[in-house]
Amino acid sequence: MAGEPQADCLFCKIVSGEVPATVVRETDTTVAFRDINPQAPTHILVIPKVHHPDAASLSAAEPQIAADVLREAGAVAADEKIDGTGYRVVFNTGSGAGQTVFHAHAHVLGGRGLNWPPG
Ligand code: DGP
Repeated sequence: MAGEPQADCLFCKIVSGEVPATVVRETDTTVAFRDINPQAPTHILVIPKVHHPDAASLSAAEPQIAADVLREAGAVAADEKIDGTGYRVVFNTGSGAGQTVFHAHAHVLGGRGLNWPPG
């Protein structure tokens, strides 16, 4: 069923605690943790606890939780003090855009200059 934990999903295992992560924030509906392969001095992933394969399917099925993810992305940026200089929130959607983990997640990147357009 949509939203249910998936046995083969890495981020569902982080939600359950089966796979360890450096968690920086948690709410009833979201978890935020440091990316294992940081691309910037601050690189944190914000995920919904429910399983949806990408941001589009999350926002279609559970728009309030998609809003929670966005709010938490902003809260992470404030906690990390990157909100003053600017930061980026990225949802890679589809393998052609670089998505490798098919559980919706926002990348929060900052702490260095960020070029536009991204690669
Ligand atoms: P994406 O390529 O957009 O699907 O982003 C997936 C991110 O997940 C990528 O930046 C690396 C990160 N990642 C992969 N495996 C792990 C893990 O086991 N722990 C943590 N903390 N991050 C991971």
